[in-house]
Amino acid sequence: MDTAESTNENTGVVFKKTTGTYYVNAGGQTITCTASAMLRKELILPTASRTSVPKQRVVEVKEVSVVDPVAVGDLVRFIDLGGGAGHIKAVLPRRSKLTRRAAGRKPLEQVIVANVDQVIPVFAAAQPKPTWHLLDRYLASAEVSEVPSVILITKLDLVRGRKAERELAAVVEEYRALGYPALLTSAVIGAGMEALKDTLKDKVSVFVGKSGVGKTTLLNAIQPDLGLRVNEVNEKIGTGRHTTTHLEMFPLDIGGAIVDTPGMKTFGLWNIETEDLAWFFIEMRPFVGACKFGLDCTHHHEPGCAIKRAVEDGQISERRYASYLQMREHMYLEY
Ligand SMILES: Nc1nc2c(ncn2[C@@H]2O[C@H](COP(=O)(O)OP(=O)(O)O)[C@@H](O)[C@H]2O)c(=O)[nH]1
Ligand SMILES: [Mg+2]
Ligand SMILES: [Zn+2]
Repeated sequence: MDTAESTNENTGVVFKKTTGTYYVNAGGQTITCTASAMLRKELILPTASRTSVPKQRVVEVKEVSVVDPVAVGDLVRFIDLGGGAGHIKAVLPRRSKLTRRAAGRKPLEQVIVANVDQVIPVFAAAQPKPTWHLLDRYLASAEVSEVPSVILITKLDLVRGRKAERELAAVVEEYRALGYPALLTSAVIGAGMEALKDTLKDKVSVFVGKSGVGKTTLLNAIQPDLGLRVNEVNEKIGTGRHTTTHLEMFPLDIGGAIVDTPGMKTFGLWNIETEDLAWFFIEMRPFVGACKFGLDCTHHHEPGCAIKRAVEDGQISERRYASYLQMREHMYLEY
């Protein structure tokens, strides 16, 4: 490139952002960037639904726009303004993105993070009690994005009694049987940390999970020099206070990077049509299309439903099926 304009154009990765400000890593240097108004306009465009779902369908999205055109993890082209400042001109094509429907009534896509290799839903074994339906939402979302998931259970040290242990083990086994790897850890007793490091090594991962489940504590345990602030949990109600207020990507000494997300209490699904939801429950996939009413079956009340039959036969768990029905009912609601 030899035009005058391109001489000060660079590329870098957005590793952190606050409202209107993007922190870009360009060759180890931090450039504090704004984004051009043009870019904002350009990216607020209708998008088509994914094409690899069983039925191709273009979503009615005339009004759809993104909350922010630039996401953490994005590779961007920017103009170097000197003095550590820059101006983002373009977002380069994403190889993956994890999105959710933004809170509020208007259908807005919020890209949580771009260019990730894996999503890691984090749940505490106790305090707060795990909500498996939320895990199913994270997993379905990752399936939509075609990003692999690794389930991470932490605070193992807080599991009290045989019954609680057995219940947790049963759920973990269920997910493993579906093909989702699951890690069991405790930052307090240092359990499962090597397996976690192996999982994170050389990959870009994103932690998703409610506030207080122990995400930041795990990061600090993996790499103490990050010195991230940990939530103080309110013992009485078992919920954590919101401490991580922005998204940030941290490079790991072992290779790779991790994005710690602020606690996400809500997780509205994005880019899934109700009719296609079963496709994103991986154990239901083989039965999609095999119902008496074919692709029109909602798998709720119809006779000759292949998925309901599979539930009766024990091929699909009743818990996951119930989760499917609940999600189907509340697709676009915040959870
Ligand atoms: N007992 C126990 N407490 C933990 C563990 N990990 C984190 N905590 C506590 O859980 C609370 C929330 O942790 P934090 O890492 O801030 O959660 P985050 O909001 O998901 O980032 C803090 O009080 C931590 O000390 C663990 O493995 N065992
Ligand atoms: Mg945190
Ligand atoms: Zn059916």
